[in-house]
Amino acid sequence: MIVNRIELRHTKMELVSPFETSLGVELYEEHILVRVDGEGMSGWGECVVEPTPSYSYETLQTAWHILRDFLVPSVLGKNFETIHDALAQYAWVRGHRMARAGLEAALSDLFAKANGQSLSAFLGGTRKRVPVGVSVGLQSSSAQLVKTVEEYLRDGYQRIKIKIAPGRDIDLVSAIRKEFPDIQLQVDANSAYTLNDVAMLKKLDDFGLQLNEQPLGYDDIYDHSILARQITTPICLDESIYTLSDARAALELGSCSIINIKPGRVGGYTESKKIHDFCMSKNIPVWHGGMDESGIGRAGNIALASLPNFILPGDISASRRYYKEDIVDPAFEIDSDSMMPVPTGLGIGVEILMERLERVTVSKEEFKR
Ligand code: OSB
Ligand code: MG
Repeated sequence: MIVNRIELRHTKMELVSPFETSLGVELYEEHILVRVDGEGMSGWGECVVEPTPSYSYETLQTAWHILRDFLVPSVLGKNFETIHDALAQYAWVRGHRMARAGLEAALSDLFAKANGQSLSAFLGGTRKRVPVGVSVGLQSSSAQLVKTVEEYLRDGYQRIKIKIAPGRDIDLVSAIRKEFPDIQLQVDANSAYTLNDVAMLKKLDDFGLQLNEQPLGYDDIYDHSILARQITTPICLDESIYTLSDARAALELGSCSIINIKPGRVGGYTESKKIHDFCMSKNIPVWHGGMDESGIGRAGNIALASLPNFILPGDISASRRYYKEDIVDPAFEIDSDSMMPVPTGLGIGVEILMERLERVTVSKEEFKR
């Protein structure tokens, strides 16, 4: 496979409703779409960086720089037998995992298509449908949150994750539990607490939560192990797990008993699979997180989530939960039992709606051999 053309696009898509977390409020999602062309085919991937270094230190500009100046030149115009040969060309790049994952996603789509396989089959996926849930942002009040959750339950979601933040935690969780005593419920603090908040975090144990996601520091593993010994709610790590090595450390220390895998955060499907396989060998369930992707990133997420140890429902919701119109066809929808079908077509298995894509494109750059 010779990759003879690569295109980067900065895209901006308006969310159907503002998404508030302990990190701030988002009205739009701005990401970088990566397209790689070879043998008359195109592979697409989504680099899930955001404009600001809040969730991750990477930004649209750092990822663009790393892609343009290092990753793209390392693969453009070269002949590769397998995707692993291509990935080896830029394995020397440290960090910048979202940038690397964006290119790996596009290359994976291209190689899967060249092999005549779906991306799910290419990655070793085994399931035809994956369980999904929905991540609900902070709302203006407990009453509003209950209303929003009620709508998602009506849409068919069977697992609800709510964002929490200091002062906006116990009341929200208790309001939901009062109304919906039996739903699968999780919380995600995006690192908003410290060990000084143990008393409050202990109170959350009374609400039968499936897990508490990333309560402490975004780069912490040790403090989470101290917290884990004082609460009964399972801790799930998101932000702190960048690599297989982080996952091993966290599980050895007892910092978490569940891991959220996002290919963007860990640098791509290859690292995701390593973490997935390691957790599976330790009987630790994983689930697929989300970064409010467009249909392009979402298609890749679903393919990865079809691997066997993605046991808990993922943050992989229907297209309409995020955007009025998606840039792929068909748009993603969930079945009535909170499952999402895994695309079976070649590669990511969805068609890119070029006219819509052009409308959400802020800028693009092409690289050719
Ligand atoms: O912490 O999981 C997170 C979105 C952007 C950045 C971080 C997170 C999230 C979400 C939304 O929770 C997940 C989704 O539905 O895509
Ligand atoms: Mg999270």
